[in-house]
Amino acid sequence: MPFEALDLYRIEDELSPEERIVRDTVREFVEKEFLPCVVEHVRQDGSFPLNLVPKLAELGIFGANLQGYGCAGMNAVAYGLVMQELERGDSGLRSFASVQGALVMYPIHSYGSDEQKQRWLPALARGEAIGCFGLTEPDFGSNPAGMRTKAVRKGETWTLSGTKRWITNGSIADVALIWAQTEEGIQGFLVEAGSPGFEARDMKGKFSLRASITSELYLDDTPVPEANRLPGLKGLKGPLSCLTQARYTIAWGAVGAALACFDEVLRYTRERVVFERPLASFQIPQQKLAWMATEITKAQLLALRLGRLKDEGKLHHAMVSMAKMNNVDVALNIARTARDMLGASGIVDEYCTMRHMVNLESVRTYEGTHDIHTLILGRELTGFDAFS
Ligand code: TGC
Ligand code: FAD
Repeated sequence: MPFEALDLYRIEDELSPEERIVRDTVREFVEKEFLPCVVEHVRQDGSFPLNLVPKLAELGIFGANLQGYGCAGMNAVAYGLVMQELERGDSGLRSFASVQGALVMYPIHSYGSDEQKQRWLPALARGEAIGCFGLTEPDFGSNPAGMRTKAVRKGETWTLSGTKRWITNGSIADVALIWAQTEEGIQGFLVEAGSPGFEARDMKGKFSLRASITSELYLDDTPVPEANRLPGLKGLKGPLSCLTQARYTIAWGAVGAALACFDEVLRYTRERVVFERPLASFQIPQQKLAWMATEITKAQLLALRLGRLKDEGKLHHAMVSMAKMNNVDVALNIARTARDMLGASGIVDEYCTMRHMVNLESVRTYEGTHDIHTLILGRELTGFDAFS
């Protein structure tokens, strides 16, 4: 039976014909090409269907909201719907697109030199080059301001040293955007694969985001030309502004994961007979389904409003924190509840719910943990910084 997306509040009516076409095209791709192979990749920890990268590029998914350089130039809502559909497939699929578009192409597009844009953006949009974003370190996740990776300049060459951990697509990236401390504050450097002293090793043993490559990056006196430094930014604001873009994609993506779990569990409860009646005819499952539908609807409305504000240029990063925090929390709780309602069936990979559930544990942690977004909102509301 084809997937049916819950839409109790007729959000469909709020979308333009172009936005619907984009959503339906990506939905079909996920249905026909991604879902048939995802379980196989999940069973192999740290494996992503790289054969689908050209198709993702053909659909205009990489840097879809950026203008020029072969990017699709979609509005923010269409871009969000793309992310919703990708994460309906798997968080690893949305992560691949978020990192490539929001964390690598966006900073090059916004802060790069003309030469950097010409060199990397068309190739990244076509999926001929893959990028990664190296901010987190073993001792500095939530607090990247403390990072130890250093860049020291001598003439026209910088020397980078340090370790980055938990880096999506690290070992397959052609270019790594590495954030490092300099005498003038934190700056971003485009480090090319194969640079001397630069190595990536995959991290194994993940219960979550298994259909995604996660790596550790080592820089040991790696020389990087001045021409590879992003010239348009200095300070933590640079990487944080990229995170705002990526968190936006997660606010929408989480809705997709929740829709997938809801669709699966609704069908299951209608068909599963317990005590001689369909599970869906009992009050307790109905209460859970009603709660899920309400939370999904609220999350959809939050994402849609956020997208319209982004298109109007009225987005503030605290709004994105609220949507990332809420929508991931809701999606994770829906996945946990749906897993329970599936009974024993819920623990096998024939059903997608538990895969989404364990993925969402990572999504709750990366791009700013749930607690960090709570504190960002707390600071915005009160004016008091409770981080340290
Ligand atoms: P703080 O004083 O808050 O900010 C320094 C400057 O930056 C500005 N700013 C932002 N600008 C744009 N977007 C944002 N989200 C911003 N947040 C802050 C701020 O206005 C200030 O500007 P200015 O002009 O005054 O200098 O800096 P802080 O050190 O107090 O930051 C605190 C905190 C905790 C909010 C920040 O460090 C933080 O967000 N930590 C979380 C780290 C994080 O999210 N890491 C994610 C790594 S990448 C990843 O996980 C990829 S997963 C793969 C995938 O996406 O699928
Ligand atoms: P910590 O910062 O050590 O936090 C541990 C706990 O303490 C959390 O519950 C947190 O909420 C809480 N905490 C922290 N500070 C406070 C505080 N001030 N007050 C109260 N509670 C607090 N990073 C990248 O740079 N690039 C990537 O591509 C990338 N991909 C990732 C992919 C995956 C699958 C995962 C799991 C992570 C990825 N990350 C990436 C890293 C991710 O961004 C970090 O894991 C995240 O920022 C949290 O950092 P941490 O794991 O060090 O947790």
